Amino acid sequence: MSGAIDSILVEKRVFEPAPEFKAAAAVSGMEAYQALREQARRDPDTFWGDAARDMLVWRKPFTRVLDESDAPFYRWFDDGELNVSENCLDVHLSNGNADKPAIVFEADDGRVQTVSFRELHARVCRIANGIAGLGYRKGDRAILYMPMSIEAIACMQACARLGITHSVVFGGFSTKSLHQRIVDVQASLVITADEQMRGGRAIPLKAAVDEALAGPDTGRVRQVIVYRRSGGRVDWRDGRDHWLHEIEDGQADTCAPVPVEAEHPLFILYTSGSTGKPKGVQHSSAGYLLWAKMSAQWVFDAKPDDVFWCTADIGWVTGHSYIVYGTMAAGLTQIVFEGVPTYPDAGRFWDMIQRHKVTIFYTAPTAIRSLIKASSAAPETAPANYDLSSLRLLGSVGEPINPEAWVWYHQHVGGGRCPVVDTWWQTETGGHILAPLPGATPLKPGSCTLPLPGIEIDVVDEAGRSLPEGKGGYLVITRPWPAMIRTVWGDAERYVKSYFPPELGGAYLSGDSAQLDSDGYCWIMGRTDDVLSVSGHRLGGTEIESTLVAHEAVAEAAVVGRPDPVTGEAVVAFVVPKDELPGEADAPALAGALRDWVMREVGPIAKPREIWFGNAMPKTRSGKIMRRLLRIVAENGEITQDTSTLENPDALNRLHGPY
Ligand code: 6R9
Repeated sequence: MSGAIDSILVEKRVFEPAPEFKAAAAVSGMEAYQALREQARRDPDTFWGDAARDMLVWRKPFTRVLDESDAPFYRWFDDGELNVSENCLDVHLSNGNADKPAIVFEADDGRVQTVSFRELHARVCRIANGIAGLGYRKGDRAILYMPMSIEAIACMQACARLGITHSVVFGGFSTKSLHQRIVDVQASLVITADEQMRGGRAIPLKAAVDEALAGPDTGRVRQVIVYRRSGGRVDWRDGRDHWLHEIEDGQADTCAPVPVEAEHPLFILYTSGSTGKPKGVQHSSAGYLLWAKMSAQWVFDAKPDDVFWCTADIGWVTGHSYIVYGTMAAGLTQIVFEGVPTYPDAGRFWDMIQRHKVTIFYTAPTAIRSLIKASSAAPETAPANYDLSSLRLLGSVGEPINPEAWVWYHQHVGGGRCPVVDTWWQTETGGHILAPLPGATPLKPGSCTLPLPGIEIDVVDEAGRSLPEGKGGYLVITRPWPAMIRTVWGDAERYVKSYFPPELGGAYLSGDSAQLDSDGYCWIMGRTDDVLSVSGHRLGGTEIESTLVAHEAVAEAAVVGRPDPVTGEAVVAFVVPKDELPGEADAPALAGALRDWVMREVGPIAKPREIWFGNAMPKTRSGKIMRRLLRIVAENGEITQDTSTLENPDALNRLHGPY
């Protein structure tokens, strides 16, 4: 924990909830919010215990709410048993939701397919029976590498039904990342598709799986299930590979949900850390689902008639909590979209909101910023051309939303009438942590506002001391909550080291810096580690550096983020070649080759936007690369700062780029 934290401007506008919205909301007004917070603070056991009994169906009731005896390895409801898929699907067969659409899927090419809760339940059961028929059982682990689809959601739910722990790998990640995750999670099953369709293009998935499985340490994988999405050509290994429709075929429409212990790992999701290797964030079954469902109901003020659209991919935690689990357990009708926001044009989101009469729309600031840009370049794609009157609530997630983008979203998309819930949370938190309750919390553009009831946060200095309002510091969560990360898969030591440094006295270290204002509102300032945020996706600078260094032409590399108006940050790489420094004529070709390399090894989102070359990296006297100075070069193209503390100040003068 070190590094200077810069201050940010604090926005002054305040938006109170509209009286009609407030009147109809489940949590109505600040007194109601404060009362819930107080209740949770006074008697957390009763607060969480009652919630878990009210909101979840248990196979074996729990007798103990929280076991802190082995902190920070917290255990919630740990002698209880339940099944997550039963709580997401079976419950809706008898509560009036059976024939309500669970998913309205829109493909890249505009084709729409709707499934009711009853149909989805049957589909999940057939798939689960098929998977069980291949010999998989509770305790096995499956990697899912799939496009956004009803099938992907059904496969996740089918795993949950059988007690198989899944780990979804984002379809935009490459073979190497996929291989790394298959090995780390010790998967015995991989579920994929032939190809995925994005913006009219087919991108192979099965081929990447084949390549990953040809790599070392993948011998545990016995079977590969393939969803036929595009009909594109695939290589086939008889005995190992199975079509999804074939394993489903002839299976019964029912499948008894397998009860699992509350702490049974529902999923492991990898996220970039500040060192090279991604961390497998392990989540529980009961605590995770409870909070995913509760937070979905509170923050989205979910109503039975809502049509909810979260644009995240299921490869990220947002897709897990607010597509596959929390929102499904809450019984919401959901839009699931395969494609990209700019295809066939930048009006796609607005057109879909209009056609599907979406009432709650949850997206990322990077998408909002790119659509602001697109709608000024091509005014016919602007939201004003569409009927967005069905919307009643807007949400934002993934990175700080700058006040300008917030206000544009509020006015141009929400017609000035929809609250904007800016939700701060992480893969590790499982669900929302800081977020407004739309019928209660006055909104300030750019602030994720206040902790949800049951959550206690603080902003502290290096020594763990609380900082006064207006002072930037480390954002920490001071009490355990049910959906928190349980451990780093296979690396308990890393869990403790990354999230519970001793100087914090037991608080969870988020890795973000923040400040609180005089109303206790939280303003997120950014990450405190080497994690980059590109289009809301966390990328490990170290991971990209290691990849560059693994290229035959590279001796040393440093990667930094440069602020970017659309993607939040852009990846900028500084490279010291092994051989002589390329001249201006050769540099573009080498830069191109390195970009392709990173794209192939890590994935397209990690591809450096710009590459600089030098014959040495600027280093401190203790030999650390000065990324802070490289960040300034990336931003301004030159250095005006004092560089006298460097071992080799000259290195900066000999950098050339960007390419
Ligand atoms: C849910 C998700 C987590 C990191 C987090 C922070 C940033 C997410 C934010 C936000 C400001 C918000 N972040 N939501 N920053 N305001 N509303 O995105 O999880 O992929 O693990 O990323 O994203 O930096 O630490 P994940």
